[in-house]
Amino acid sequence: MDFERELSERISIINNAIDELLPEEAGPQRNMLSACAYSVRNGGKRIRPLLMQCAYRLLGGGDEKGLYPLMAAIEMIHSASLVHDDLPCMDNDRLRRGKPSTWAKYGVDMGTLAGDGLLIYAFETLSGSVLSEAVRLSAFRILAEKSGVHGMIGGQAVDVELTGNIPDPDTLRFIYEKKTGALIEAALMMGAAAAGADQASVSSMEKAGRDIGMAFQIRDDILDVISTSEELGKSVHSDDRNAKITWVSFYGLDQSEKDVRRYTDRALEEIRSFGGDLFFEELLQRLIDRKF
Ligand code: GRG
Repeated sequence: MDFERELSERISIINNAIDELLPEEAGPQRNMLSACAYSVRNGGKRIRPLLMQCAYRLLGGGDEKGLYPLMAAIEMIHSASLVHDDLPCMDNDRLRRGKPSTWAKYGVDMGTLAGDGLLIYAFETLSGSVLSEAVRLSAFRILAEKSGVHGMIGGQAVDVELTGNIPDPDTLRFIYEKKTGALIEAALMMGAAAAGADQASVSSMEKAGRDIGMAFQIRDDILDVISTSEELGKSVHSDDRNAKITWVSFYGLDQSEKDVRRYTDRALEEIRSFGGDLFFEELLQRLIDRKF
């Protein structure tokens, strides 16, 4: 398998699906709609839709047309979270993916509304899938739970509240599992549910997602310390600037690198228990030392 080629083909399919499913930039509210499109189109790695598709294929999913709205929906939620995370009241970042962050380009008012808009439009998009009503409902519920008050937003709330303080290890882990892990869990669970997998397999994907999320967020912390703004396309040392205790400041760089490996290995084990998938496994391996 030519991983690079396969990856770029899959990303291009995802980007086309997203393009088609974004709301038209028209009408009196077109400025906000164009802020929505700017936030989503602005070149992310598309990790969450890729993981969703990997789980779908691993669990025997067939024709992928019905999955596209689910893939677009999770990327809309992810983009909404980045848009809000960059706002002056949160991380106050002007740079995202090498370009002005949404609020820096459209203003705080439109930036806030674009995040709100994407968050809700994600569910409108998902509900238009041709998948069966039962599967759509289950995907809807997973996405709502994992991105909501007991998931990503819950984790972000604790993260914001503890800024400037030293969290205990359990709280630090809670923040990581929720603010980053929950949406990755959702991606894998939705892929499994769309493939018609049973509850045990969906739970297994949730477990793998939790480990991938931990590895992903710890790698994010490492990059914030060791990378450059040019390479990352966003500001570096932002955790330090925002007085945030991270895995790296808590456990040190060496231990953090070991933990990324350890969490990834555990996720790989879970995936291999379903027979494995070369692309899926390679994707996880590459996330270990991703550069951005
Ligand atoms: C409005 C849905 C909504 C949420 C508000 C702001 C917030 C609550 C949550 C933010 C959570 C957050 C930013 C967690 C960090 C997750 C993370 C590591 C993001 C980077 O993801 P990548 O590397 O980004 O996949 P790209 O740019 O590749 O898409």
